[in-house]
Amino acid sequence: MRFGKTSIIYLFPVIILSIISCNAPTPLDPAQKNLIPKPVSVSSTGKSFTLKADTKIYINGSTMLKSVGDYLSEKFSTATGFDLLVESGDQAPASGIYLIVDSTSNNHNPEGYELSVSEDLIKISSPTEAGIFYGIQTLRQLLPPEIEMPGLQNTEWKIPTGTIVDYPAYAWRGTMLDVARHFFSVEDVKRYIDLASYYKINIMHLHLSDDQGWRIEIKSWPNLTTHGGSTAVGGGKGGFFTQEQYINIIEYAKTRFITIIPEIDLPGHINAALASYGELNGGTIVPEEGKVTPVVAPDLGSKSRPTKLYTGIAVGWSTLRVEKEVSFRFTEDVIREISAITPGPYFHIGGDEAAATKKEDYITFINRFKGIVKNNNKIMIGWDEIAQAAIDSSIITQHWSSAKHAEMAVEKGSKLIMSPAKKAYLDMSYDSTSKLGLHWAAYIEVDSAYKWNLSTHIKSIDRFSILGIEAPLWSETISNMDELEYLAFPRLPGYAEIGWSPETGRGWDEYKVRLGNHGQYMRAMGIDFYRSKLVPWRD
Ligand code: TNX
Repeated sequence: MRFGKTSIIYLFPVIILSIISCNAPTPLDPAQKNLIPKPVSVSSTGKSFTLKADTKIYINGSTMLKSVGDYLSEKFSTATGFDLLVESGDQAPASGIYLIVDSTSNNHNPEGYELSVSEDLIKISSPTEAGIFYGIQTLRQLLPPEIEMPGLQNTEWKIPTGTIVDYPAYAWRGTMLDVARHFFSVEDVKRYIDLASYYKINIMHLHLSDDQGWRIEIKSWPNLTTHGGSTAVGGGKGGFFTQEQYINIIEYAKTRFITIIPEIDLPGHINAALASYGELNGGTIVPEEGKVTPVVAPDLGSKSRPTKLYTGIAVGWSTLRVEKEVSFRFTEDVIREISAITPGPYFHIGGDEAAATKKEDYITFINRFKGIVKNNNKIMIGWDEIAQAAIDSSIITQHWSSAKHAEMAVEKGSKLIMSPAKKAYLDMSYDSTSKLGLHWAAYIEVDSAYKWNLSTHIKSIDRFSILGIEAPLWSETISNMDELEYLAFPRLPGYAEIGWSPETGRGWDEYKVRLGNHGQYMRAMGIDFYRSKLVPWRD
């Protein structure tokens, strides 16, 4: 294309403007870097540190810190092309990046960290490796968004100088992924772990079984996966994790300071098991599409037949039978095998929507599960209905639906994980035009997801009974990573902030601008997020 003289005159301001905006200087104030979750305190000294090819990472701490240093080097290598060396050192170097586990660090929260940036040195200190890992996540957001791009970038890697002192408000900052309604592969789960850990989330709860699929290998009951894992909602091919793959996920999560919580949903949501072993079926009737039948036929005893596999999305119609001792043998085997390969301290027994289980049977089940989980040295977690049983302070209750059950749980001494469906369910559609998601609890736009506090959500329950937040992503309507990301983002960063940042000083009007600017980082990571009209996205 050729330009005449006049068009050059017209184009001149456009050219100048685009040169200016391409080279928009990195704000030299870390407080203007749109950090999510928002740190406790940020102060600026108005200069910058530049990451260069010869910048070294020095570590002062355990072998675990060495792997945190390697993680940092690797995270920065793709976009910068630098191969940042990781070396051990007892003394703070004069320049470079210095990671130090410092038990005398005056930050009394074990997950807290201090990140100080001068023109020559970046120092991250914390009483734990986890805290250093969180400091690194903050550092990633202090760099230009290009740092997250999947290929080499030609830019200056400037970081504003100043000091960030930061620690979480709540110890439990989680998300849940339902791999039962639709199966997600090891690689998918790892990507979700990576993305969640970027926002300092430390819990990944895996919903491993439901009516539509059994997703974890149980060696003493092999049909659970070979048959019970063979399909999914809509009739797809299903899938399952071998025990080895599950262990591999746990090990990966550990490098991101994420604890995996396994959930086997009992005594309802159990059709995949009833379809795999006839002796477990005590009269469950599989509903016709679109109909729910929480009616259970009489138990046929030794003549029991397996149910049909189920690919619909109705809930509350299947159950184990308390009269059948095999129900407990089965439960013991499953809990024993999974506990043996789960280093984390928790086991989630589900316990929700057992509409086909008689109330007294439900209570018997939960009370017996409590003993089984305890015998396997795990802490039992259950959805809020478990408050009806004999629970106590050794058991954790996950509030999703009933404030009355949450109150009962607290009265019995149980601590709460907050996952109220109307606010925290990642599978709720954003609005009535959303193609993905359900809306039985609410439509949850990005503002609604953000505008609430853990400590005031149920008026009668104060923060000392609350462990933190978990945002569940049920998978009835999603079957691949793009769809998963569309529902999880950008709500998940907001939930992470609700769990991490102080309540005072949080507000939607300020957050939406920060989120709008942060969108560049999500784009650089290739996240397929929902571009809510309520957020001023910066392109
Ligand atoms: C309720 S939340 C369920 C799940 C569904 C979800 C869909 C809970 C404990 N039970 O079985 O997948 O709604 O939003």
